[in-house]
Amino acid sequence: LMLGADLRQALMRDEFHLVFQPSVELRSGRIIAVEALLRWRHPERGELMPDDFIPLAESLGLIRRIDAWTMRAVCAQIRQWDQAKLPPIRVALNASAATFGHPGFIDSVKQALQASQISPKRLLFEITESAILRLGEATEQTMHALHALGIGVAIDDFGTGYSSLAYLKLSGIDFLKIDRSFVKDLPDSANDVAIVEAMLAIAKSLGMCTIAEGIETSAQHDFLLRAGCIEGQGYYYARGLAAIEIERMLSPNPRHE
Ligand code: G
Ligand code: G
Ligand code: MN
Ligand code: NA
Repeated sequence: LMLGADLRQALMRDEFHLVFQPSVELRSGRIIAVEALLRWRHPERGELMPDDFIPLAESLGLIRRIDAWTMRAVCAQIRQWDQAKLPPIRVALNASAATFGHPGFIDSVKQALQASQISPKRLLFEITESAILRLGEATEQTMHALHALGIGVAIDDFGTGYSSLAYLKLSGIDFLKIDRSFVKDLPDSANDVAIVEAMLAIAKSLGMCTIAEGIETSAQHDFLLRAGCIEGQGYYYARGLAAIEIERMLSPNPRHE
């Protein structure tokens, strides 16, 4: 497989980079976090999205090394933003099941924190429902350990997996990210209105923060704000942006060029 062979070289050749999608506090409209999203600049095929290569990386056993690269890059970016005196926003990152469930994962997180000297409170790990179900018991231990380190944990794409409400009882889940498939037809779809309101009610009663994904319209924003959702991401606010663009948006004294 051509792409697989290239993927094995991609880390060595330094072909990965991150974009950062803002997460907005709905009440204030302020950017209070970003999600780091991986991109692969392929020498011939150009910019590739995670869907084009993450499943391949998982099946080739490369994802742990790639996720480790992402974690180090995120920590280094936070350190640089701190040195530039930007507001201390949270940075979310995605981890695959193989990464999250590996026995060496927590040690590698500790090492990344140590090397970068950033506060663990700045990090949020996103894990999908299907990964949680696949991992079983190891999940609770890992979430516990992250929580003990002061790092946040989010359930990504909430509502799309083979959903079991049972894992909501797991300790250490701080955020629910409502999948964009439920946001897409708000506020017109009565079914999606009911489902999203129910998700928000569960999250609230369990003390979890909520982030709606894929917000593209002001009507979706208005509905989610009124329904009590805390944060939102989506093209209505911003797509994934280069670090320098985030820096410009957050800079306390923007310099004109
Ligand atoms: O940016 P885009 O919408 O194409 O990202 C799609 C998905 O790819 C994300 O929701 C996430 O699940 C996955 N993804 C993005 N970056 C990473 C990463 O660094 N590691 C892993 N394992 N998955 C990622
Ligand atoms: O972690 P997750 O797989 O949810 O990553 C979010 C992905 O969703 C990113 O790859 C990003 O490109 C995509 N995305 C972000 N905002 C929007 C949006 O408003 N609409 C749509 N259709 N996709 C979005
Ligand atoms: Mn995500
Ligand atoms: Na998601």
